[in-house]
Amino acid sequence: YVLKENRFSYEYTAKLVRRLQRNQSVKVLVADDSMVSRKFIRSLLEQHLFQVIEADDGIAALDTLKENPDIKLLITDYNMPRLDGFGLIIKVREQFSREELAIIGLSSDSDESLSARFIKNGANDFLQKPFVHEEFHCRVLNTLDALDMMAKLWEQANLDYLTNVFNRRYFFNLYEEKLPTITRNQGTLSLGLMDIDFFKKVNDGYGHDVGDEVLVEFAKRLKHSFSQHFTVARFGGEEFVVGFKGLSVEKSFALLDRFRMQMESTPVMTTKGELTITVSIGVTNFNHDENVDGMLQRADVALYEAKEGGRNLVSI
Ligand code: GH3
Ligand code: MG
Ligand code: MG
Ligand code: MG
Repeated sequence: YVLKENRFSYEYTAKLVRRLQRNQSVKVLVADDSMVSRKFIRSLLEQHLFQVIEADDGIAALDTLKENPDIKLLITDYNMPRLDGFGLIIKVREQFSREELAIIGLSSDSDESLSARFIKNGANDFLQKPFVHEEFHCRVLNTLDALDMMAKLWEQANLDYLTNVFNRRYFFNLYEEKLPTITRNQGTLSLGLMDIDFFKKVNDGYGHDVGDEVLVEFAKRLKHSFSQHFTVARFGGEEFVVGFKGLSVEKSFALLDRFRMQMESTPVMTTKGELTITVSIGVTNFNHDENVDGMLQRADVALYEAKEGGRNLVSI
């Protein structure tokens, strides 16, 4: 394949290898009522090492998606019994965005408007049957490359580069979205705003790189302690926040105080040796009908009190 393309450059081969490595973890669902067509598409996909799952109509495809929500690509025929390709993708798009799950429509129908209709209904791309193998592969790989690119962009927009926890932007977007629902449902929410104590001394005494190592380890411990159930974000500098959806301020106080004690008692290992790092935390609950800023202002006042009270404290 590479030789035929006459592009035997290191970069080209490296790209092919990267794609093949990626493809091995990509599940592709093929929905088509023709077994011959399904087997043919399967063989093309397997040449590129994809994991292939088959469904023989739209309803079977929906069931398969429910069982395998990690499917990344759906290749669907148009004419199928029970539920056709359009019906299928309209249903699929109620649940999965174009960024989460790519769809390529297929049809041997001669209707020229089909490709536009497929794309308007939520497909990422369309292929007319019969197709040459090369076109099939190009479209599948381009579609998945675009998905990877979108995921990368999402990460760059929403994750903190140094510590890999969520960033301030993500936190604000999430809570602006969440607060009205929480208010409507009379739910509870509390929040811990934290700031590492005397962090400047780490930078001044050991260098900025060691400061970074401390931030990375601090974020890792926060993630380990909280991110399975709660939202952990870096607000900037040495300031972090944890959002406790469903927890009262008393419960989150207890969890945060345990974290504070763990920080105090477990030194952080850095390239310049072990450093004892402590943290001050302000906790507050969510008052119904307020916005994110209101809640953060109260958390900030509580954090200030923890600092004034001597640091290494959690304050409500
Ligand atoms: P306090 O106990 O009052 O919080 O004291 P502090 O020294 O932690 O106070 P301050 O907030 O003034 O210091 C924060 C320092 O964090 C200042 C800044 O240079 C440093 N900083 C901010 N972002 C980064 C970063 O990404 N890496 C490193 N190494 N340092 C950072
Ligand atoms: Mg068909
Ligand atoms: Mg600070
Ligand atoms: Mg600080």
